[in-house]
Amino acid sequence: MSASDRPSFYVTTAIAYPNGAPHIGHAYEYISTDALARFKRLDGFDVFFLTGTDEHGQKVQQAAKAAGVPEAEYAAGNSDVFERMDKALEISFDRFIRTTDSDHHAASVAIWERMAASGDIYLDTYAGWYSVRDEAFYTPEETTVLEDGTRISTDTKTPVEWTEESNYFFRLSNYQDKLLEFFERHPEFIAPSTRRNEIVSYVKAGLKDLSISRTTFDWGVPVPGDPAHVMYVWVDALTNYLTGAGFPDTNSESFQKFWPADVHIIGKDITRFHCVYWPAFLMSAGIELPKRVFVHGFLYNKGEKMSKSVGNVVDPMELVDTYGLDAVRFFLLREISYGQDGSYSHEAIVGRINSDLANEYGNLAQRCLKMVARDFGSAVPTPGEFTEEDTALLDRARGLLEKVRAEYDQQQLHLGLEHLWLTLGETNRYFSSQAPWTLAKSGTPEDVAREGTVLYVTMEVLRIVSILVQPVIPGAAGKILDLLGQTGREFADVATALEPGITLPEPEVVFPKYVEPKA
Ligand code: ME8
Repeated sequence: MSASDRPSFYVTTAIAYPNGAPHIGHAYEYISTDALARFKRLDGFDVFFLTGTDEHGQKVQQAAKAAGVPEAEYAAGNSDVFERMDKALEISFDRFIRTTDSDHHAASVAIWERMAASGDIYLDTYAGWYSVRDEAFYTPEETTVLEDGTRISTDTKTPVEWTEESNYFFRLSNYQDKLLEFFERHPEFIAPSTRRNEIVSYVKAGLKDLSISRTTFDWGVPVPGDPAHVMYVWVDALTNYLTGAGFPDTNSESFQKFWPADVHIIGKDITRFHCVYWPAFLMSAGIELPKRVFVHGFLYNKGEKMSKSVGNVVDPMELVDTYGLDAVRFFLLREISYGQDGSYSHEAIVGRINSDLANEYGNLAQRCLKMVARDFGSAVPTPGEFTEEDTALLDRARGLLEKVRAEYDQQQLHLGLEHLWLTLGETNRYFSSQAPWTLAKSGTPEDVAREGTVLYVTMEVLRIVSILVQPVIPGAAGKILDLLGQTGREFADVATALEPGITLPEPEVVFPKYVEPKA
């Protein structure tokens, strides 16, 4: 099927501020979104996967100043670090967008002009408590004065400064009813439902107009017709999702194909921007709304918030060096319920490597393939008649695609893996109870034939599980499929049973156990 015949799927991550090095929370967002993108590609979709960096705004400008480097150079340098990390994590993005890209500039101007044409933008003076870290204004009631006299945002605990300026405002207050109506009609728009409930209550409490330009600094997209102002960084940042699809050329093939986005993947601290501001901007601009925003949780180091001062910020690349890429990808997606907060620790990662990957998956493949090599001249044995146990296990494996797909459709990545590992658990029990090594030892023609059937059934399950686990551990699953002599690796190939007689390569260990280095 050519790309144009396949159904489309457009998925995005948040675009990170390049004001520091990427951390494990960023890596988690990219890896999980990558699994969704890979799943859809293998399932026959024409996927567009967008990620990148959010280069404008005061936060990046201040970091550049502190580093003594011009903003553009600073942002570009740090964006490169993010892009390199994405590649090292095998993130299969189709575009790495930077908000300094020229097509993005054009898209930001275009959405502004559309919102202005709708009568939703006006100029007013504004005074309020501004948090640079949050890039947001707070009312006096939303702030607290600490004992030492500093004032902070009560909610986010970041310092705020009194700021007065003439700003452009967006008539967000006009969108309260429209948003509530939209949430009502599209209960699937915000997931998980706890996030949806939070947003619905927030909007019900009333919306104030939103300041959407700044004059106190200049690192941003100039407001069309009034270049003394730059756009509020979130106007420009959210618009990246449109730029990626080809906006402002709404007649382009890519826009027609990929907009509206199927799902925006974001972390829980930026839900309001994506579920309130973004849909309101789009309604105002007369552009269709994305189909869904899925909010993942935060990652903590042994349950503690990562912070530079505590010194527990983990460099994702260090984890990859220590445990291997597939182990890190697998751990993050298996251990943490997607949508909830999670924690990582050395012990937890090693536990997953040794039990789930080395024992239940790798060791099963290794034991089975070694017997095929030794007893069947490295050719896939021809199965005899299937027993009830054989059929039950084969049916279970053949039903996996549908089950896993249903979980991925709801972004329940951990449950997708759970189905696969329950089946591997069942297969390990089957393998032990059938004891093919005893059949081999007996050596009678019937027992050897039965051994061949048991090995065939086990390999068939391994083939299906390996095809379906590729989105999470593309490297290792690919290796096991190599060892099983398989070239058909798309989900459509699940239905074509393992062919007896094909010759297999020399078996090798794909998942070694993690052994603690000697002190
Ligand atoms: O928010 N665990 O950028 P950002 C999991 N530029 N996810 C985490 C995390 C953690 N500990 N810390 C951060 C921005 N994240 C904006 C986005 S989108 C139009 C603009 C997530 O670099 C966070 O929730 O602060 C967000 O989804 C992403 O990392 C980038 O965060």
